[in-house]
Amino acid sequence: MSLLDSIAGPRDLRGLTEDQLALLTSEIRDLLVDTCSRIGGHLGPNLGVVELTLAIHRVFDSPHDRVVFDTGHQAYVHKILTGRAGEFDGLRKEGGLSGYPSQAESDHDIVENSHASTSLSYADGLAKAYAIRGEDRHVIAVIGDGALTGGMAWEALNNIAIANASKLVIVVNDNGRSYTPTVGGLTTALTTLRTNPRYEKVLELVKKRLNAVPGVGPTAYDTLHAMKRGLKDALAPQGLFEDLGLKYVGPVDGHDLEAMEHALTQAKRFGGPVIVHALTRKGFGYDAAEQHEADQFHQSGPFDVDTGEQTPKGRIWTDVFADEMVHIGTRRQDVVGITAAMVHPVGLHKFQARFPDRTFDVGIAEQHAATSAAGLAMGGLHPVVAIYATFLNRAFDQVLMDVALHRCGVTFVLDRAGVTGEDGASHNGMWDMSVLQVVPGLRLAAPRDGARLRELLNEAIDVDDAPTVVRFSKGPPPEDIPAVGKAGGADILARNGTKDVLVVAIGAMAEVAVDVAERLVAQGIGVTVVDPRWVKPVDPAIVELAREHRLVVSVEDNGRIGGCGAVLLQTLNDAGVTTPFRLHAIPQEFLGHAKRAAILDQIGLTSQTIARGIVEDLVLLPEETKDLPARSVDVDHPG
Ligand SMILES: Cc1ncc(C[n+]2csc(CCOP(=O)(O)OP(=O)(O)O)c2C)c(N)n1
Repeated sequence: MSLLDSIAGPRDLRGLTEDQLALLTSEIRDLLVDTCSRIGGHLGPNLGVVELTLAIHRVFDSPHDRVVFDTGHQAYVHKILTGRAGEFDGLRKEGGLSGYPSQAESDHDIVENSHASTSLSYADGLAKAYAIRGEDRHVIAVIGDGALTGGMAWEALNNIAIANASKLVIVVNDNGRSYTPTVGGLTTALTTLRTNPRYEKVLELVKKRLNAVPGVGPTAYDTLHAMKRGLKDALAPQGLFEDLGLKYVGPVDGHDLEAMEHALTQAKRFGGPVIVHALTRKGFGYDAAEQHEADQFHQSGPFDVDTGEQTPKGRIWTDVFADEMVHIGTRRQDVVGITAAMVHPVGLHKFQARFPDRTFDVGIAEQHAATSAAGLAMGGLHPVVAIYATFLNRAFDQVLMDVALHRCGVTFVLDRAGVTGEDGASHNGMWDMSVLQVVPGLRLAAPRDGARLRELLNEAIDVDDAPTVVRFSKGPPPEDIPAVGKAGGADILARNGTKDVLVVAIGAMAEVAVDVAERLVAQGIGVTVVDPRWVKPVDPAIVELAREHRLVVSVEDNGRIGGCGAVLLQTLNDAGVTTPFRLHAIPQEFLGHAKRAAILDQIGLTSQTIARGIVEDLVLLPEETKDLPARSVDVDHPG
């Protein structure tokens, strides 16, 4: 039996000896490495917070005290220490543990969304609520230096600084990295400290002094604080937090359990908002992760434990974008790339290597990315903002008012659109084609394959008086699907027999639609499959095609409310086209985590389900459907 087996919850951590604690940290690391090597996951961030999380759970009393993890990708250790080590084999699998905190899993989890930079706002609210209700509870927010580059974090700090009654401890987990090294003025200030050769010596000194201070309450804290201010100022511009009026403890070696516990105890005793600045190393304790240049196993796929070799992913949509951006960058000197702390995941790394001066990593700051892009466009450049589809939600108002209202030629490239799967509800890119529908003048393209991605990206970048969007999915694109004809700007992908069914195939769903057509043709049903390419605005040619068929079916991997199908239906109605309509899309729900294919199957976005539905519909349709009023033959899918 391992020591870990005896840990049913944080209280079991209290009586452990120093040796047992050391053993526990290595057992935790073994479990992390072993699990992620088979399943994949956020290994690097979690290896870096083993001692930090252990210290939090020894000093505070979760779930009475509340621990909020920013982003939540670094909460595996927290899960292990709160009674879930035995379930770790099911991590990120359907029916198993979520890769993020989950209220359904444990009372120790409270905040589960994994969009970054929110923890301090949640914590601010929680701590104020406990103060007003007279509950003696601490709130601990763990935030990385990456998440700290997000504007919301600073809005929260500005408020926390004056919330004197809040028992709030902010643990800044400073490993110098987001995926790649964190960039920006804040980071430069933090890095100056970390890379100072005198830092190790000072850490020792700080530790000794900390141990010498009995530290009960604000008076002792102030003594300590004054001492620290002197030390810090000698080292680096650390006034950052203090200028905001926030109490600051640190820097602390985040891998020194004793030092961490001491700092947290000091912060706890102070009773008001305090920042504990912990320096950690991403991937700590597993060489292959620590040495991994691109992202220190920030989010690895399966890998070989001995060599650290990750299983190759094959060529994905992102790679097609990455290569095309280099071609475009060579052809067009005015094209610049913007990433929000995800240069490799969104495929801007090749462009960055070639055109470093034309690439901007703005930190986890999607809002800033959008408005800054508007400024770049106003200044005569054409920015390409490459982000994951789900994170565009953050910048909706900026897209609407700052980019579209000003008719700026900015191209947004949305990767990981549609169902993404294992990362759960917050990572599915199922919102973009709905929220963007309401933006006047914005044009949206959904390429069906690699060839169309290249083509549409070029077309998008040629638009200089309106925002354009190119969105594509996770994973490998299908083999290129050639067009057999054109209808306006749209591609006809299949045209067989009589005009019974028009399948409007959006983006990656084209592959499914072509398969649907084959199934229907085999049953003697006439089908036309059309890929609009540009889904916003609706191409008038699609309206005419719809008028000529007996049934229109739209298929998209976006939420069913307000998406492409919904807008097409509305457009047909406006045009007086009365052809019955069936809309296939993602149910407007927060989907649980599972493999992408399994989710698509559950929600009926498969050729088999769609083809069966069409056959059933056609049977029910009256012989002559053209005179019927426009209506939606709308069914809810299971799941
Ligand atoms: C709004 C938003 N944008 C982008 C991401 C993608 N993302 C997840 S973790 C991460 C880096 C986080 O860095 P940091 O907070 O320093 O944590 P670390 O992984 O280094 O521990 C990014 C960019 C996100 N989760 N939310």
